[in-house]
Amino acid sequence: MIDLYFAATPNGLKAKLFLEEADIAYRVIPVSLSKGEQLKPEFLAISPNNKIPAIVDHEPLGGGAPISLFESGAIMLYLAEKTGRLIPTDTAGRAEVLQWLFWQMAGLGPMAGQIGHFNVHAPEKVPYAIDRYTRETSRLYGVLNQRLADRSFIAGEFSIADIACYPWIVPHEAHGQNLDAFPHLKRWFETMAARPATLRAYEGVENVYAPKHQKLSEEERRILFGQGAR
Ligand SMILES: N[C@@H](CCC(=O)N[C@@H](CS)C(=O)NCC(=O)O)C(=O)O
Repeated sequence: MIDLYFAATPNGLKAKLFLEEADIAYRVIPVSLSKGEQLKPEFLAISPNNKIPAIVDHEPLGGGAPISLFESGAIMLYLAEKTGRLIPTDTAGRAEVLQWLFWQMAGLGPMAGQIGHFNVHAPEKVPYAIDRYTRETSRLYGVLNQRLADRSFIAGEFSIADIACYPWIVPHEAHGQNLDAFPHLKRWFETMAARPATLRAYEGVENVYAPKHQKLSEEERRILFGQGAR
């Protein structure tokens, strides 16, 4: 059994989507980010970066003490290796998947996260930031679109590279992007959206960029966006 420390954000949904795709038994432990539950000592013991997702694997391969992990990429890689699912075993195939996984972790996620923040949550319009992050996110969408021009999935067979990217394309409107401008990406996105595991992972999940989430209280704003060093 896996404990999944979860909030319905793109990074949280990556881990949930993997667990659904790999058909692994898991229990969701909700973490309310706006209430600051990610800052509680018991959560920090699992995720010292105070961010979801995090997991605890109570049945690691070979036995032994439970293993806890944070960072969505590390979580997916750990579970893919444990189960032998959603990552190739040959050197070339594995390297291809890993480069796109790292591309998502280091590029698409952080940049799209910034434009989501400045478009939806920033208390004032900051034109320089909006222009900078819209352009960079558009560039990254373009890279993915080009990559998908002659293949069904991002890296060979369906893999953790696809699972990592999908939740970061779901909020494309909040990112200021129109998928009609990226036809190959749009085709892939629609294929991903229709997968049974995607439907299960997203069941009941609210769009974190929906208007009601823009109305954060001062206290919620301080918790989410006002953190400094602890
Ligand atoms: N690189 C991390 C990013 C995780 C992350 O940014 N999590 C956000 C939600 S998407 C979070 O927990 N924020 C709470 C906070 O910063 O206090 C990953 O991929 O797991």
